[in-house]
Amino acid sequence: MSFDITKVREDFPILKEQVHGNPLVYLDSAATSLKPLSVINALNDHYSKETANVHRGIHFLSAQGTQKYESTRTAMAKFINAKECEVIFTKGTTDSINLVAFSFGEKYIQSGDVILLSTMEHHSNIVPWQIMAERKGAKVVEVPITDLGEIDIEAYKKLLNDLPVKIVSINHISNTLGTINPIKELIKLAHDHDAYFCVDAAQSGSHAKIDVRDLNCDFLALSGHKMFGPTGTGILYGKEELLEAIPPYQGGGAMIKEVTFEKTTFNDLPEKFEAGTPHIAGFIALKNAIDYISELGLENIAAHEDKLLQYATQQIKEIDGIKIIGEAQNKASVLSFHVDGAHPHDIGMILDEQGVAIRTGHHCTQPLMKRFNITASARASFGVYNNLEDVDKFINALRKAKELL
Ligand code: 7TS
Repeated sequence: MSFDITKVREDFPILKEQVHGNPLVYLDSAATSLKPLSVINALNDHYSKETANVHRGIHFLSAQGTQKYESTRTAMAKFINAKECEVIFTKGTTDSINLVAFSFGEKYIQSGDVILLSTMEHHSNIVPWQIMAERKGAKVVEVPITDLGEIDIEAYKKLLNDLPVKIVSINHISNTLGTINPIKELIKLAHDHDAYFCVDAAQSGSHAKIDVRDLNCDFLALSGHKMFGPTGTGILYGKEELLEAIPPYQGGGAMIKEVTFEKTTFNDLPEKFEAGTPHIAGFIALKNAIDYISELGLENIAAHEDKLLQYATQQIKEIDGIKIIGEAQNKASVLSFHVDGAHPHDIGMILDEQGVAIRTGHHCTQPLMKRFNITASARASFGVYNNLEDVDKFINALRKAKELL
């Protein structure tokens, strides 16, 4: 279908809102995406007309809720090219990675093993592994990155060669640098060295095609709220045989077959990993988010966002005293920068007064900040609903902030 930005913007009611008397310019999509009306309506419909728990009632609303909830699993499986039993519903990428670190770690990580992570990981792809490593006497080792913000492939190969690596966990797209990592190549290299691979795809859902069969990853984590879905929804993909082999992450209702005080047997996949009442409305509405992405077309979304990134990068380079953090060849629509002599928080506040929402801080990537000798950066991240006018407003606000500081 042809891509009409004016029509796309109409799908997001929040864009009609004002912030400090100015129209909202939302440039924080890497933190969470805005939600289209279809997703908001699905949430509203569930609570106003269809409330029920899933997988446990034979009454009409429960059966209907279960059918809708499961149809999101079917859609998600198709979206990432997985089997339905390989799609586990979680709270988000953080929850998904914790599941892998603790369940996979419990079964497979042993004393002396190495867990490889890159310098550009989000804290949620570092800390769970550190906790597990500590418990098992394993070691977390860092894969370095280049000054442009790309994985140092030669160093990665050497680490795989030299160390007893059990699992590698690296992001597909960096939330701070925007780097799109050559994830398929990284996975192949890990497998060549008998290491497993977990992909942190938190930033990928609404920006890049994910095909888990083609990637051949062992695990992949996604956040629903960064792909137009509700907060509190996430996905863990795992290869069926691996999910079968690892122990449950949490115990409770829905994840069991039979409970006695002597012995409990666990449910089949995916329920084995879905203890308790999930975010039912959220997962039902996530189907609308997947449908929305499919209707727009991921290629159209990526092309539009790339146009915004190129334009913003060109504009920001014309301002003196600004350093872009992250200049990889292959980049998603994230623009991190540092302004000489100004703290990113002050920049963020002055932009906010003009209705421009950017993120400032370490972006939960402190090791990466250290790599670039900074403690914080300012970050504009673009979504499909942004237009060139948003970029102009951002650049004008930034020029004004520079004059004031
Ligand atoms: N991994 C990456 C690469 C991320 O960007 C994020 C969130 C996470 C993991 C955690 O995802 P969650 O859905 O469980 O929170 N990134 C950001 C960000 O850049 N600003 O706010 C959250």
